[in-house]
Amino acid sequence: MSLDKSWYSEIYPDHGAALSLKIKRKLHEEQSPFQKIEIFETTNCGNLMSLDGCFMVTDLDNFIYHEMMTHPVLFAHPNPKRVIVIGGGDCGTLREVLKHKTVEEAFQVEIDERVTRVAEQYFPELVASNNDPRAKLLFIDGIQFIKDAAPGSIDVIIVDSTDPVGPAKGLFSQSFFETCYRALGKDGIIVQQSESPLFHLELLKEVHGAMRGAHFSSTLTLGFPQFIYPSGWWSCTMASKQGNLRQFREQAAANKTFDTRYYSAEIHKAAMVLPPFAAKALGQ
Ligand code: AG3
Repeated sequence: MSLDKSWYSEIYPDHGAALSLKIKRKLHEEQSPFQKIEIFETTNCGNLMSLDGCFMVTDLDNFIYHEMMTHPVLFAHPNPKRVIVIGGGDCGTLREVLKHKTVEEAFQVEIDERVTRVAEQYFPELVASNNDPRAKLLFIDGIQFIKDAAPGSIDVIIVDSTDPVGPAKGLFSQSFFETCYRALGKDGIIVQQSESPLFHLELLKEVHGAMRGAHFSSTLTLGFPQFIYPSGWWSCTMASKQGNLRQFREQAAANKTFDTRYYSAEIHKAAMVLPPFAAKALGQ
């Protein structure tokens, strides 16, 4: 069956595949200094944001990604107070971070201010916590921000980036992880969105290698479904300076006082289990 013009596709040329969503109308299009930002109203997934043709968020499924990028790492840290989100311009990750009462300060460091301004217009739920006095939005280069951070001054770094091409490439490199290591306190943990275990296993291996190369003592990948990303199966990879990443504040997670739709203490444990092919490749 071929698709008519009412469908919009993200094409994965390296994998001979594509994902198409049926569109009601295009709500917005602009070329920012960094990328092409498009917003569509879809028939079944609510609004969709795409950056340079790559699907970023829909109303339907963004909660899975945002919760998994945030709650496992924050419950793995003993007492996260100062949290930095690199990228994440749609503010969905920031919103999840602010659900944690331990957090005293949460910075979102996004290079492209236009992503946030467009999200304010078309994804009101994602920006709903931006007026929290603990939240600070900066529109500068995240790599430079981490380089300039005082040593040991950050508890958790969440890298909510686009794919490792163009400006985001540097966010997957050992030299970036080295600056993160320096900026993190002794219990510090970084989490990086790390693409698909099925499509990008080599990249995942490289991320583990680069994190270890930057002196992080343990690394751990968590898997979760993400319908609108390549292969529909996604991951995030954590690295800690000390301690076992498999241990987390399970009681606190089980008794959390805020709502989540995907994350739970049980999901946290389940997400640490990778299928044999991926576990073997990543030594996990
Ligand atoms: N972060 C983007 C993950 C990469 C998706 N890749 C793709 N569609 N080719 C999403 C930002 C959400 N805050």
